[in-house]
Amino acid sequence: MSDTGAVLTHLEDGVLTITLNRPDKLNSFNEDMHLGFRQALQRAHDEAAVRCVLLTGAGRGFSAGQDLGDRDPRKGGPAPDLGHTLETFYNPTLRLIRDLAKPVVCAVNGVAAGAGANIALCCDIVIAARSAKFIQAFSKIGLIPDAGGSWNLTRILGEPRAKALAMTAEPLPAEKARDWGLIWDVVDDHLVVEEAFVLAKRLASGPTRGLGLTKLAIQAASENSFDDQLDLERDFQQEAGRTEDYAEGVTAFLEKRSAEFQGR
Ligand code: LHQ
Repeated sequence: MSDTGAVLTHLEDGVLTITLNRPDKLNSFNEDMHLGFRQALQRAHDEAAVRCVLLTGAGRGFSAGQDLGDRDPRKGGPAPDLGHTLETFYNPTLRLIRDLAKPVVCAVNGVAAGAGANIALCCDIVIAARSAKFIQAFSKIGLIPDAGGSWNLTRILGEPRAKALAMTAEPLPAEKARDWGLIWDVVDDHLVVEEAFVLAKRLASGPTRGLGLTKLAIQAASENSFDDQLDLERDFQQEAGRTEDYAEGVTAFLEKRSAEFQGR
């Protein structure tokens, strides 16, 4: 368990499972949960024993985004500085997920709304429960999509769908999200964490450095020119080619056996 209790962590078979744990509030983010989540991601970055992350939520929801009870306007006072909230709490976490050179699998076990939806969409491989929904809830309270949502939705779906989802706040069912290419797969509700763990375990026994470089290369592709990307592939492949896992992969192929990658 983390220091805060709002986030649980469990390391097994190289997979660090991070569970958002405020089920009574649909795992909406308060400061405790932000802190616990950040600590868990930092651990994933720091510990070589962590070779894949699995993110999920406790209870019937994945996350309902920002805890709105934390910011009750009826209590009076000056208007909050939400830019500061993003800069202090959300943005460093999203950068940690994206920059982490290890795979991050997300099991969306139920409704994912607001920043909760967009944190899920920032993960590398997203598997959702069939009954899960993704809701860009921001427009319902006068806000814009944050937590990387305006970036991810536009890049993945294009402007027409991104704008409609954001402006209407209509729930996007998991199967439609999959059909639109927003997530990887949909499975029956009771299997979502189990199947995501099987995938995470498989990735955790893979060539960790190669998988990390693969993630970073694909992320860089949408920014780079073709020429720049060829240069990046050259440099990343040079690094991957120097890993023990590359030597093991080729040796295993030549010996007609399964590779046993050590993540080095
Ligand atoms: C909640 C929440 C919640 C507190 C459910 N907070 N309690 C960034 C920077 C700074 C500030 C602002 O925001 C952001 C980014 C954002 O994330 S903005 C978007 C914030 N999120 C939302 O607007 C979503 C609000 N929630 C909902 O619309 C619904 O709860 C959904 C559609 C997610 C689920 O609906 P239901 O399945 O019908 O569940 P429910 O509404 O009954 O919620 C269950 C409980 O969870 C309930 O508590 P209660 O004590 O009455 O049982 C809700 O009050 C609580 N809850 N979301 N965000």
